[in-house]
Amino acid sequence: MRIALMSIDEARGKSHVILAIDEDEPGKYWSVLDGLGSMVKAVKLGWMAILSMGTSGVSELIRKNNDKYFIMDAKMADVNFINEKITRKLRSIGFNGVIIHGFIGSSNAPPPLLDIFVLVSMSQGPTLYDKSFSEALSYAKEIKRKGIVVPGNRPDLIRLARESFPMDVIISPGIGAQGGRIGCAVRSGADFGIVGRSIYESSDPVKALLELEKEAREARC
Ligand code: O7M
Repeated sequence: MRIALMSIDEARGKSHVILAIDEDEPGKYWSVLDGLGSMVKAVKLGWMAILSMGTSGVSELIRKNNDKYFIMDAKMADVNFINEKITRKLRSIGFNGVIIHGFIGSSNAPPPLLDIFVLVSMSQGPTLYDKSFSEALSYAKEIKRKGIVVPGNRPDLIRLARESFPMDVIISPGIGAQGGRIGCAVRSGADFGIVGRSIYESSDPVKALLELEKEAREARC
């Protein structure tokens, strides 16, 4: 098992951006991370990374970027014994955290072999989560977790989530390309914005990241 040099709590003190990379081309993962270097503290990879690079490629990427915290966006939603097996495998690949769907409930959630982040609403919809946000929060509350995923383009939901989850790490996608503003997400209670295309498709990813970090520190809506 990989010993992470960066925990999410340490990253929380240093940065407000979790970099998401969802690309076809394996070289793009390497070049984006090489270009941003130690400015990036936490990275979210998902199925595109696994499908493009394979588990060994992802494992190597994580190993070579050992100063960063890596979350696998599995959006896990199977039954408990399968979720546990998947979580063990993700841990052996080198991930530090995993994202699961909240609707599966605590009986299906994997044991906390990695930091668990529970998704309680989505940045694009409508989805079933929108029918009862408060119920989605109560499902998440029953799960042993490190944090929750709340849309960064819905500051109203972030505020409600922060009231119910004062100690959780709140991570928020939907920033930039999907309309959310990181300053407003942080002002509303998010710890991190999850940001993909606005950084990795930018002509100047370093500048894009620095501007996002500045806006997050100013924390204005
Ligand atoms: O910044 P983008 O729009 O290029 O990418 C957003 C990332 O956030 C991308 O990796 C999505 O899979 C993810 N995401 C959403 O866009 N919306 C959601 O509701 C949830 C996620 C997510 O990260 O779920 C864990």
